[in-house]
Amino acid sequence: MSSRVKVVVTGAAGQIAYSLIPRLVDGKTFGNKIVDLCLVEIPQVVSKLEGLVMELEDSYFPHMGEVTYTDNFDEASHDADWFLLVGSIPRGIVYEGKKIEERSDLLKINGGIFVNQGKAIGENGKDNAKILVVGNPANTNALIGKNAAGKDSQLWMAMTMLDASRAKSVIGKKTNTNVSEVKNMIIWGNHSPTMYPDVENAVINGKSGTETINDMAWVENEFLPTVQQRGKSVIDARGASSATSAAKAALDTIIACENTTEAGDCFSAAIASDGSYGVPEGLICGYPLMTLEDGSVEIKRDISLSDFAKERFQLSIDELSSEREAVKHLMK
Ligand code: NAX
Repeated sequence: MSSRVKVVVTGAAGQIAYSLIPRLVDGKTFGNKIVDLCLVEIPQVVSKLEGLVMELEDSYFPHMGEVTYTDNFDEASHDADWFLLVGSIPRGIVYEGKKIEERSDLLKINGGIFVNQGKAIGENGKDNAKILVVGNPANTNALIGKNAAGKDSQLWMAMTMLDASRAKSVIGKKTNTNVSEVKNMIIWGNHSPTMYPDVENAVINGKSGTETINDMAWVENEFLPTVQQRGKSVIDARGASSATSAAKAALDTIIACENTTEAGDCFSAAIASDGSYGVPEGLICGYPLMTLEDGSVEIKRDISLSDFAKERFQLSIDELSSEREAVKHLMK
């Protein structure tokens, strides 16, 4: 066992984290590395993490290094390689006497959290740290955090891998194909119901999605609404939001960043736009990404979008722009 990696996880007492944290140290996500964990929660629940640490110790994880927990994010952030920012205030809870229903209220409350976390990551995280924001509204939380961090060598991402995995599953069922044979699955835009999962550019059993599916009515009337509304369908059926699938998607994002992307494939996450595909610079937007041999993560730039796709993608870009406008007071 060679090197070590330090991973900070916020929202560590939440439901996604319960499924995520053990799999960070199971020897698969980070291969042979020893994984040091620093678990972060708000003061009201931080003591619960003692129980989770006990369970981790009892689980026989040879790749697990030091495990600590705290309610002090600043302290946790020192020299971390990865930050999994899962913690956030969910929709529907009563916060300071008010029920949080609107996306704009969520933006306000969570935005404040991400200013402080971003600053700490910029000051104390490794220069090449990778940050995956899971807590919603993920893209705009990442925008705020990245802006507060002010360190371009660090890679800020918002998670859209779950949307990509959902899309692969729907395509797999439609075409009777194993999900592993659905590649180049791109989620353009925001992690919200405006996202655009791109069937046309998917590669299904080595063939183009356009050719294999050849049914735009299905794409428009079944595929898009199913993927875009899947989070809500899970909540309706389970009485709680997606947890184990969200955890798996976070792990898959880490694996995608830690390993070179196969030729012809890409992975989905939202990163800061450099103007690619006409997205205003700086917006944290869902793109097709590739990890290169030197470990850097780049936008895949040779994808062509149909007029239908461009129109749908633009709706999501517009939403991201209006979210940026709503939090501009939180930006330097
Ligand atoms: P839970 O409510 O079970 O857990 C969230 C935890 O975060 C709580 O324990 C809370 O105390 C903690 N927390 C809140 N503020 C914090 C802070 N400032 N520092 C540290 N911890 C803090 O939610 P869970 O189901 O785990 O979901 C977490 C987030 O993921 C939510 O915002 C949810 O909307 C989001 N999701 C994002 C997905 C994505 O694909 N990007 C999909 C799944 C999920 O809906």
